[in-house]
Amino acid sequence: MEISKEHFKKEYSRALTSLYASEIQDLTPLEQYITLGSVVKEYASQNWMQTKKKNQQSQAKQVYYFSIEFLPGKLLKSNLLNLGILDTVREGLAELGVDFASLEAAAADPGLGNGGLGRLASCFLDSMATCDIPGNGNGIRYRYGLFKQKFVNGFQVELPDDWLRHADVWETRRENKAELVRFFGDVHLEEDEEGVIKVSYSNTEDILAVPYDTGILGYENDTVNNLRLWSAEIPTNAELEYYPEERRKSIHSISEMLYPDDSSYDGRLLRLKQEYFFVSAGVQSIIRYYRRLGVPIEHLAEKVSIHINDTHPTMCIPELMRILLDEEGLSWDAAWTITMKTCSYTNHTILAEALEKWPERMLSNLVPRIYQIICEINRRHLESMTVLYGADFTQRTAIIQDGVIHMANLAIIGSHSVNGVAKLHTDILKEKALHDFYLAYPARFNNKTNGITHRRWLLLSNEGLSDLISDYIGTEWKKKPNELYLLKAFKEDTILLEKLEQVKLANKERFAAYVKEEMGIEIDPNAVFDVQIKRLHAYKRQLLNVLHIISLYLKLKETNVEEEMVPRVFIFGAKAAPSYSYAKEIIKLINAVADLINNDATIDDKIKVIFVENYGVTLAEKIIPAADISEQISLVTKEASGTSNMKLMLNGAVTLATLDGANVEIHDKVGDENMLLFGMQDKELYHFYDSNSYHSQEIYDHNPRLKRCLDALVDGTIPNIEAEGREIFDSLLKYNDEYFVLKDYDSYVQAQSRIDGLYRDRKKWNQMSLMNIANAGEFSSDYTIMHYADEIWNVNHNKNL
Ligand code: 26Q
Repeated sequence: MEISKEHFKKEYSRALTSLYASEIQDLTPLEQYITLGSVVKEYASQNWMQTKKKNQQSQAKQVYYFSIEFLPGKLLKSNLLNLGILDTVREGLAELGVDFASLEAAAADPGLGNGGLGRLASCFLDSMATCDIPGNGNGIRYRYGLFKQKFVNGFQVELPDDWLRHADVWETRRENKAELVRFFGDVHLEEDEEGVIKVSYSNTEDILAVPYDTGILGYENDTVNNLRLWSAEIPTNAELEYYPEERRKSIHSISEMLYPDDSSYDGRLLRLKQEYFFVSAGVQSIIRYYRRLGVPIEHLAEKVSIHINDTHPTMCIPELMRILLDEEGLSWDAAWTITMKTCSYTNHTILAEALEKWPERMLSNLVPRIYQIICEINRRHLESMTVLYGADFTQRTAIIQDGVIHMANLAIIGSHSVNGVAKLHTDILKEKALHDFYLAYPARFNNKTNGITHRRWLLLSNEGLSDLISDYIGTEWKKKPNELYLLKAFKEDTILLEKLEQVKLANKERFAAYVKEEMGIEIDPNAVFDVQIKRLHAYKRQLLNVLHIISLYLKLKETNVEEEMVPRVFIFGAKAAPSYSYAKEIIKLINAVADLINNDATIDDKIKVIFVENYGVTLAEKIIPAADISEQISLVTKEASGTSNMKLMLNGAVTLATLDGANVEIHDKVGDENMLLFGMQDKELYHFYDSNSYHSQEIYDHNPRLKRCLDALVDGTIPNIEAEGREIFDSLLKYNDEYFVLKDYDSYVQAQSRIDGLYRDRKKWNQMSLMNIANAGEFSSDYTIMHYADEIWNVNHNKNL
């Protein structure tokens, strides 16, 4: 949009007066942020209206991305960037004596997700808007987001994330678009005179789902899509119905908080309620919109795509069936064909403990009509499959097995597309995890390697690097990120390479200042910044990282090799699920190691360990531009894709990795010269599994360096970790090291030891960094989303691949 600085200043001042009746200097940064937000929201609202109108008139096909998590990050700067007025506004504010950064800092970061899956959903919304895809997010407006993490004596402590305390400037409450969601009660099926089944209910508990909409702006294209988050409220239309306190609480609890576990199935009723709540509200609102278009219901799949992000929204399938059967009066076969054509599903994990399974009794009680429909889907599935494949094979693909409902099986059976999130992950789905389904429905399976929006993860968070890139290859890459490959031509350009080094240094200085301010620890910007930022989980092997740190420390203490070592700052950011005690023990260990090393004067600042509190989107934006090394060290086959690997690469970090998840694609792009690979590969791991021949104790017995390092966990070398040290030690030896940390240890240490030499050759290092940036454009979620649009949703997009 076009707007002059002067005009903006006037509007900003006017808004200040109207909201607070105060002068600029009397307002807090938060109040100023709220003011600025309301002005920016108004700027976007014309486009929001236009986009809606245009889609309605053209009856364009709509995508609905159902996700129980979204992690949008702060929206002020990204909205300004997308509107094309970031500089105007920043300069205008500066002239008014207002510091933009302090306003931005005052905003809350909506933590409505745990990690990768939620952030991916938000990257996808960003890319759909930018690619002019009529895309809608559908989720839950949690009153409390993911807990705020604090460290007390090195232990993780969880505090509530009260992100709505000061209201959210971007959302719009739409009470007139509320939907009723039915829980519990009895279902009555009655045949009328014409033999049509009529469904009625009694004794249900109805909940009002009120939508809050947030505009999702496309990049400089005037498109504004919608993220719709549902809030659970007490129905207002019930005739003076009395709601005892107990009932009111139970209703509000549905959208009260996000479940803080990202890796293990939790069979609690409230979680199931959350799932049906946002699914039912979302699907009902889709059908309501569709009816207004006046297109016959038989054509639904031509106008609507419903995407199921992991199994959490799987009840979209029976919910859509319910509406088509009970409300639209379609036959089963007609309804089923439409449902399958409309729905598609993404799998994000093969970890057995994360697969959703619900007790049959829980569904039959909570959502009886949905349960009936699932039973019928299952019955027909078994009937048609048994003829083709026999009873044993069919039974393995059943939705209901031994009183348990397998959500992934339902999602696969009811969708026309099933995708994994990186090449290796999709291959594992086809060949192992979902092999039976792959044999039955090979055409449904496809890969869509994840992506990240380069707008948030480069343009916004690393302005220095963005400007440098544009100085050399122009600005086309901002709209066509693949053009970053043009940087390859400058591989021998020493001036560019030096500038690249300076940009990185400036980012490291900025992050060092943050660390000094927040933690009171001094770190040297000339050290190698070695970064591992992701949820804490055993399979991600933060433990391998810290064992290497302990080894380095012991080496420095025991020998005198300090002179040769390039100083290193190890940076961690990670939250552990509150119930995941092993992960919390690892947090405690890292903090204890940090304490020991950071305060040991004999180490002479050769090593520093920084574990930032409360890692999330906002912190990621500060850390990633400052990273030299990207740690992607999961046990091979366990990390479905990873996305921090892509963000770090895009910002010029060199990846230290196993050949897992999307690291495979990164390696395909940059080659051995620009990446540090180590560790077992999938075949080797399968061999260990098949032959049962892994014995961690043998490695311990034959590797004195590793032994010394593990003993440090239990012999008092590291203070204050008595119980934790012992638990971790036992997990590695007594319980045979489930994640093969000891097996990969040597190869990891060896890869680590190559870094100093590479880094000391500044030109070489800068070239590696440049090659990573140059090859990262392919991982823009714009491309990922265009593949979804073409190959899964069959919806138009407005960008050339
Ligand atoms: C399920 C049931 C009950 C409570 C919580 C959950 C739950 C919530 C979140 C289960 C899983 C998640 C999140 C999983 C996740 O983030 N997976 C990551 O998805 C990324 C995007 O595809 C991948 O890059 C990562 O590899 C994968 O770990």
